[in-house]
Amino acid sequence: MSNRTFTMIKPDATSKGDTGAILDQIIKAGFSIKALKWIKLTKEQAGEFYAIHKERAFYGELVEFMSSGPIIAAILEKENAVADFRKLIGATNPALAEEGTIRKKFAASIGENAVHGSDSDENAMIEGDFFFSKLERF
Ligand code: FUP
Repeated sequence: MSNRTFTMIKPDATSKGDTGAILDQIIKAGFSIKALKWIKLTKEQAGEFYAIHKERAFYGELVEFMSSGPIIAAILEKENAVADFRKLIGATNPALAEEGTIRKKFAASIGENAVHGSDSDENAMIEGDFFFSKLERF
């Protein structure tokens, strides 16, 4: 089991000024930050990151949204990081997310859902590598 996951605080949350509160909740839940950057993706970069969803009906909107404003990208460490972080953020659709989860508190819709969390150890590694060089993480 890996003890790392990858997250993004998405453009809806950064534009509403929720970045600090979300990072605070992540840190207080026991995750430590191993890499972090504030970055605005181009459409091409967002499209590449979400290439796995290329055939889905929502892909165009997702790429548009994820390149619409700045995001925070970060690598997080904690025992059982992937599963624990998915629990902390809640269901993809905030209407179905448990009380107290980040998406329940900060997200407005399934498309604009405030945060990303990797769904497996393998994807956590791939996604972290997409954003960070060796020099930018520890
Ligand atoms: P999650 O792993 O919870 O981030 O969710 P998915 O990998 O299934 O989806 C990735 C992103 O695609 C979501 F964060 C938002 C977007 N999406 C939609 O816009 N509509 C959908 O029906 C499902 C996902």
